[in-house]
Amino acid sequence: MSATANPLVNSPGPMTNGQLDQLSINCIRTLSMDAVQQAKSGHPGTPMALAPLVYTLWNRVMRFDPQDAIWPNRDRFVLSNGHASMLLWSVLHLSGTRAVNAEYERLGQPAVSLEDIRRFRQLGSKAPGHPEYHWVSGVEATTGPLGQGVATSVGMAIAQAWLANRYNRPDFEIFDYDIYVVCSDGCMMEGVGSEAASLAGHLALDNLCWIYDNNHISIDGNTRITFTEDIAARFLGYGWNVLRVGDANDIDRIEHALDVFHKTKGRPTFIILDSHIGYGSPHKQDTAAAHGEPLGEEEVRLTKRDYGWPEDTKFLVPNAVRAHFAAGIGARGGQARSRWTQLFEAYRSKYPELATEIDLMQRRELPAGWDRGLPVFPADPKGIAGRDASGKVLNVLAQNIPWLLGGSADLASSTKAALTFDGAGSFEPETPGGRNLHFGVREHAMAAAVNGLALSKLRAFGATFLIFSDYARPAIRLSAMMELPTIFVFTHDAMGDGEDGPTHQPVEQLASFRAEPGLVVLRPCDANEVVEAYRYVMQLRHEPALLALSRQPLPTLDRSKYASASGLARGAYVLADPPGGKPEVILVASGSEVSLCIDAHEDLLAEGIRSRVVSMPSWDIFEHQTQAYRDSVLPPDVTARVAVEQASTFGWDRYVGRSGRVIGMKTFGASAPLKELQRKFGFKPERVTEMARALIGKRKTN
Ligand SMILES: Cc1ncc(C[n+]2csc(CCOP(=O)(O)OP(=O)(O)O)c2C)c(N)n1
Ligand SMILES: [Mg+2]
Repeated sequence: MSATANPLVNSPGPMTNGQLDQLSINCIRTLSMDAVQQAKSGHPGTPMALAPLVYTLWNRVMRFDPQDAIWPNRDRFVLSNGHASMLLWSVLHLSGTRAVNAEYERLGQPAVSLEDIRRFRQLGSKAPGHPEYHWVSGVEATTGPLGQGVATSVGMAIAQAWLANRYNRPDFEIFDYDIYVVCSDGCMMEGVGSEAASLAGHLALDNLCWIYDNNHISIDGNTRITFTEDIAARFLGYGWNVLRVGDANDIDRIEHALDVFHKTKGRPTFIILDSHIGYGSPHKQDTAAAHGEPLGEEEVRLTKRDYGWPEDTKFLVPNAVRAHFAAGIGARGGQARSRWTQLFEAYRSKYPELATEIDLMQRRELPAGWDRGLPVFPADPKGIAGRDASGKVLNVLAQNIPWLLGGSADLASSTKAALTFDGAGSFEPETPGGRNLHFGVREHAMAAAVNGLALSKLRAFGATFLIFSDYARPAIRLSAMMELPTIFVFTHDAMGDGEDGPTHQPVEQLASFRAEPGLVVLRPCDANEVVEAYRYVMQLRHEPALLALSRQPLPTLDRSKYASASGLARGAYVLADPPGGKPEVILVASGSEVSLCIDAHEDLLAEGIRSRVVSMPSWDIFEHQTQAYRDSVLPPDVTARVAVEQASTFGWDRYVGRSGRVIGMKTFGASAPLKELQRKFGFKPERVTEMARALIGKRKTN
């Protein structure tokens, strides 16, 4: 049958709605097949199978206005099986979704053009291999590492419930959106998916709907070799409402299940959708071969024939499909947004302060007076622990910034990340306005949920011990990739919890996080640097921050004698210098080792050795300073340098150079009181002074 004669594509008369539905679904399928074939890479099978689901969600159910992809009350769509990205590129294209830029300006051009789809997976295309937030408008979360999308969605659902609680008023349902997630076997097998599902069930998040693509196929073949549990029983156990749609092509049943989700109160919904990967492909349907490679030219042709699609066309989008999307999601979304906009204008006149908060939040700005009342800590040799200072600062900030919230993975009292002021409350099913989130012992889901909260424009923090960042790392990485201003409050940053031993003592974590593009790692040296760290972090709009804080008290430095802690904003600064400047040796350190270097410095000065102490709380920030500034802190001609940090020495050579020395960790720690560990691993002023002397070729004088 030739292209022009095809009844569905080029119908002589008006098509029925049923025909238009089918035409649209097949258009998603064929775009996906053609794009993967052209790119010679990608995943065709799942888009072919799930086209009816995604079509139904977008064109019949979701409240999303293609003209304004960042309308605050839009329903959220997360493709947790990110490898099926062609589903998203297809619906973003067919719905005519418009682009938005980083300054939140709505642009006229398409979020995903047909040309982008033709250039699927090529450099610069807005149809990359996996969904990328911040690269393609209309993508709500970066996905690809399986399980991340579902876990992130739990944060989104918490955020919706929180926003509704704070901002909705009688007759003003400002936030009543839902979160839809499509996920696959991989998302169900990954641990983070289970953590997140358990948390969502506990929190009774009835705004959350996961649709699980039950196709019995993953890369290594049929899931009978790996994944045979009773998943319905598992989700019932978590407290979810579990539904099943036995035929992924039955769009009425899909719509019905989504309707049941809307009516279900008090628990999230899990829809098991039985599907056939590679649906319609005569030789590849229901096989792993449909998962991750192009179908092949001939198979594409045969599959198109099966769909009644013109076999020889590529990237064909019938006008009727665009018109059908315009009449569906376009019209419904447009009306929903204009109703909301009117409602919001009325809300603005009645509740101007609340409306202003919403405006600020949407642009990731801070309210006036956000840093009011931040503490200044007086000099104190006994000092205060980094975690305690952090707790005090967080509590001040959270009172100034109503949408700052967060919690810890069952370590609130140890991380001091609890919000304790009157009215802070806990986020629980009956109290969705609470500002303290109890993530339980679920670090990975916590970090992903923090991402979800930040994607919903809340300012969110998650707290645990630095060592357990290892359990959260994949989500922290996505935070950086998504350019989200999340805050990770990680305490017990070194050997400070001595007796707990090497399982609890981070060694390589700082180095590895410093290697992560875009993540701002800060390890403040005293309470006033903690204040400055938060002052810096709060002003970030597109970068996540990781605070490494001490468990044990750190002396609060006398800032009338040493430089102001405000130097933190430049990443590293000269804290102490010999009289008249011009040092002959530089001691550089972060966190708890700064005061140790100060002690060494005082000893060296007493001996007539001209040492400088550089406090370097953040490599990341320092790297962004001008060369002139960096050279002023670390003058190139002063090559005698010692770096001290209770962590892996890895990477410090970039600051101490080939002739410098690093006092750090080359092994795991040990279980003993901190003082003994410091002695064992050489974190003592005498070792620093000894090295400094050796570097400049001087002997001890007394
Ligand atoms: C965390 C993680 N591990 C491994 C992969 C590589 N990978 C991509 S898809 C996939 C499994 C595919 O099976 P399933 O999730 O059932 O998706 P389907 O093929 O059914 O679409 C794997 C292992 C990944 N993307 N993320
Ligand atoms: Mg599968």
